[in-house]
Amino acid sequence: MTPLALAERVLAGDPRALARAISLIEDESPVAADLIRAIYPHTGKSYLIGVTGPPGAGKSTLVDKLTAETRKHNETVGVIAVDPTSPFTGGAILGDRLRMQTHSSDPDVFIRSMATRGQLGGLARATTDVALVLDAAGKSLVIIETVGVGQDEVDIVRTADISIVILVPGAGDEVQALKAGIMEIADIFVVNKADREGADRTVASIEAMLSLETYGKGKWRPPIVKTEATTGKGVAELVEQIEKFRTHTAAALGERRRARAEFRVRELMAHRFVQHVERRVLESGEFERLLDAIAARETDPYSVVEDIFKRAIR
Ligand SMILES: Nc1nc2c(ncn2[C@@H]2O[C@H](COP(=O)(O)OP(=O)(O)OP(=O)(O)O)[C@@H](O)[C@H]2O)c(=O)[nH]1
Ligand SMILES: [Mg+2]
Repeated sequence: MTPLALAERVLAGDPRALARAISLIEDESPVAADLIRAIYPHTGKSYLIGVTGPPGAGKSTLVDKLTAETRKHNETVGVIAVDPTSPFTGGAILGDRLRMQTHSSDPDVFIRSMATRGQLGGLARATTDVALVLDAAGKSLVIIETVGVGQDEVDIVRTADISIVILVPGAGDEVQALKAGIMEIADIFVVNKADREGADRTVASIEAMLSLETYGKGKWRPPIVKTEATTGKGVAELVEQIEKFRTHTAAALGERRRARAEFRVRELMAHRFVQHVERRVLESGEFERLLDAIAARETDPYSVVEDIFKRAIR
């Protein structure tokens, strides 16, 4: 199938075409770039929700419930569960499939797990493109679940239209540890597993952290929502808060999307440049030899990069 024919079918919302398009993106096929070009003018209609938090916080369970709740409001939903093939979570894909089976017979819900590629920014690139595909296919909401451990994952969520950070009770130290990484990207905090001991303490510690900031008039202060993803308790309130945020930031949405575009273009530029260097500038085995030379202190990283750069732009 030509990229244009595939684009047509994606735009028509054909689930098989979606699956095909996503595979092409995952494989970093050159066809994927043509596909994105073809669908891009038709995108920008869906609302992109990023959900992140530590491994096992209940993100998938919550996303499943969030999907069910928003379906009641007649939203159509695309879910991308980014599965880090990192030591943190093993075999989560199977778990995600099981957890999200609830919607398997609903044609207005499309769920896909994606595995991390070891490559520089590969994950962010693929995830953004898959979100575009779901957008083009007419999903009114696109939810991206990532584990808030790596910069890539954080970047994906940071550039969503709304970022939801999920924490769990008994994670006092974790709140500290995660502070630098994901705390400041939260538009909404969720304390999941609220059925567990210590949920109020977790709320209090987030509250304490928020109180260090001054929120001027009209500035959004991230609310904290307690949920029990397993039972669905608190999920309706979460949807309410999402709606509130959406209304509150409607005017700034363009700016946020511009930031997303910037992140994306910078990322693609870097990728393209590195690819060019690897394919057209460096001779076979040269990179390894250069690394050896650096290790032997015969040269240094700056000189190496300067030399490669000069050769690349010649
Ligand atoms: N007690 C309790 N358990 C929960 C709750 N929400 C999720 N869980 C359980 O927590 C475990 C992890 O849930 P997941 O939804 O897979 O968590 P996750 O954050 O998606 O996990 P990864 O994607 O592997 O990082 C599962 O056994 C869930 O049943 C909750 O509100 N209360
Ligand atoms: Mg998960």
